[in-house]
Amino acid sequence: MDFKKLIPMWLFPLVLFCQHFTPSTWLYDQNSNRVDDRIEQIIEGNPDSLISMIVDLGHRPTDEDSVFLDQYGRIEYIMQYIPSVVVTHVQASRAHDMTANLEEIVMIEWDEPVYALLDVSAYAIQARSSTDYPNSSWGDGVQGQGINIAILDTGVDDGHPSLDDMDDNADTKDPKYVAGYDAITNKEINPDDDNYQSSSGSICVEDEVYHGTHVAGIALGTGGASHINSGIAPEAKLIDVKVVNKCGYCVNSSVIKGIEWCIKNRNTKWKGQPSDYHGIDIINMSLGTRSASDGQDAQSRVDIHS
Ligand SMILES: [Ca+2]
Ligand SMILES: [Ca+2]
Ligand SMILES: [Ca+2]
Ligand SMILES: [Ca+2]
Repeated sequence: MDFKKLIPMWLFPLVLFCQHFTPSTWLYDQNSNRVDDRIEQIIEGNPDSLISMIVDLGHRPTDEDSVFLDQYGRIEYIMQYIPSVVVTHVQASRAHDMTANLEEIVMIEWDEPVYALLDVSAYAIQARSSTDYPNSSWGDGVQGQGINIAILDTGVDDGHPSLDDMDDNADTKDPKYVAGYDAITNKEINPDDDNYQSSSGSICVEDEVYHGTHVAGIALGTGGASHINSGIAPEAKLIDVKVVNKCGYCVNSSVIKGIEWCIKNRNTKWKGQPSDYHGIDIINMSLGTRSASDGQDAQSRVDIHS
């Protein structure tokens, strides 16, 4: 599959500052009409398509904005750190009507499908020493001690032998799992890596992928008792954030929800955890879209917040 963009996945320092959209130069609005050109392509193909949009405003969304947007679709989510609103079930052809009738709309972005990827993550990371890379992080004594990694993915099976405990000794109670959030249901729970049932009642029919468990294993798995399949940071602990369904699919706004939950909890004192395992240190997203980014879309701007 020829993915043009992979969202690189490591290490977003937890620094907050404001980031505004500058639409005049945006990659996906070459005709500068405040409607994502990809939405305009959808309109050309099927103007009646019901799509999800990210509506970027010039100010924090007001009640009046919500009343306006509610005429066009379902308001799914009002972002907390950038002035953008997710509106789903919008007839694609109405995008231009929205910009014509609300000057405060800076841009209407396509809430683009996001896919789970796993084949490009582990090779370039010099965790263990090798012939090519003799100087490894493990050699320097760095194995993720005191680090909490948020895995934004399909959920993680934290009962897996590589992910269930820190010392791979069943006699000691030292789970890797610290906390979790399900962006699909908006619940602070320990998500499962299992079949996803959509709001419409349909169940994912594709092969089970267990992508989140796989990715968590690469990032922080102990490798189980043998340690043969150890991850990169076996001393790190798990923040399990489900943003992608079992088919390895979601939309940008689901990922944004997960990132915003992580920002909110960046300094949280997790119950029962020692102080060095408080908060969230790293967000991992082994995800990508089919198109490129110039860093001005909603997800890129939330990434900058995190
Ligand atoms: Ca356009
Ligand atoms: Ca889990
Ligand atoms: Ca274990
Ligand atoms: Ca143990």
